[in-house]
Amino acid sequence: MSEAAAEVVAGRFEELYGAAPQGVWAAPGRVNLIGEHTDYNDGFVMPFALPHTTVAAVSRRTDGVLRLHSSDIEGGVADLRVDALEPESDGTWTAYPAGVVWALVQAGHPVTGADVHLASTVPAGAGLSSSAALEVVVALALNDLYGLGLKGWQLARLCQRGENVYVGAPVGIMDQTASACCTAGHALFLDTRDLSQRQIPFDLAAEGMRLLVVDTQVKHEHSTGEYGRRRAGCEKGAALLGVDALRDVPYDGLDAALDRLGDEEEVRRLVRHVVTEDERVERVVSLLESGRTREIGPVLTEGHASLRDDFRISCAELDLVVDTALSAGALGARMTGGGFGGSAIVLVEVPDVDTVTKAVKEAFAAADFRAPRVFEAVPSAGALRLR
Ligand code: GAF
Repeated sequence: MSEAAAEVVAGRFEELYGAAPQGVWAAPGRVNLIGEHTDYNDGFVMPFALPHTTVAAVSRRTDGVLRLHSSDIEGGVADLRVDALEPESDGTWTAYPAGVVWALVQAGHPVTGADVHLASTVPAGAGLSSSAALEVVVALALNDLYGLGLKGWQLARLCQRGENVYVGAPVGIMDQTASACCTAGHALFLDTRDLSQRQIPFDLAAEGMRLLVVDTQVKHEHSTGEYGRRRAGCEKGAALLGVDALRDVPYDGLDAALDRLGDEEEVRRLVRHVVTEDERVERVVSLLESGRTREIGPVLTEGHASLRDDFRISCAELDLVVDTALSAGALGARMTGGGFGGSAIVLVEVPDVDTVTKAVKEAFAAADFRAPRVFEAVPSAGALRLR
């Protein structure tokens, strides 16, 4: 995010609130390379930050007032009171930043209000974590302005709590941690059980490859039932197997675990996805760390099959991206994010970028689907203060 963009957001803040902001911050969206629906099972994930960010110009207040405005959403300035924030009281976009303030206050942090103006380049509803970017940028701004001294992973936890309790969406910890903790040129290998992290160098350009994001333009929605149903099914699986979380089912004990689940067909499928997906994350990490980057392609594709057939959260558009890209020569492809729409990622050799992109666009046109948006994903910086 350039200084020019910070200038624009700061200028709009001044028009709205009558004084310059005390600072400007940015937090990115993400794509997840591998490790889907493992984060609420205490498992492994491997996202990286996109160059697309949500930028916030913010000043603190001492009178308990929280004013929120976004240049991306119709409507004026929302005027809230910090001491009147109540979980699930607000069905609009302001629940995300208000939920962060609520979570900070609940955790005992002395936040006494703020004026906030936001502008985002993260596509909304595309499975690229626009919600997490919005939460994390507000959390980081308040952390700095109030001198709270919280680290990235602590901000991520508070943002997740805001989204779980205040917004009412039962999401895991991946997206907020990605937005807060990713670094440029790396994918983040995160153990969601203890939040330990390793930055894995991920520079595809240097190796003659690209990772394309294909936004199908099919909107997904997490607070609706399917995400929660999958989560509840995973928790049921863990309970039936007598473990704290599916992370505790060892990969080499998967067949025995599935046998023990007997005729719980749906739970068996969910368990198989989660346990094999954790193993895929570990495989991708070890391939990347041993310089065998091209070989991650088939692992990504395996992950898609598992999400489609076992977890059952793909859709016709996502499957069409994956099948078409592979037929046109991609090294691997999979849906990314929560599913039921949103985006897919495609790993390609540089000379094949145009062929694969064209094939996907033509296949969408032939199927009478909305034209997809295709762009290159470059591993970018996590949340930061711009000025
Ligand atoms: C969404 C959620 F917000 C994440 O926590 C994660 O569960 C993801 O879906 C699936 O991997 O992005």
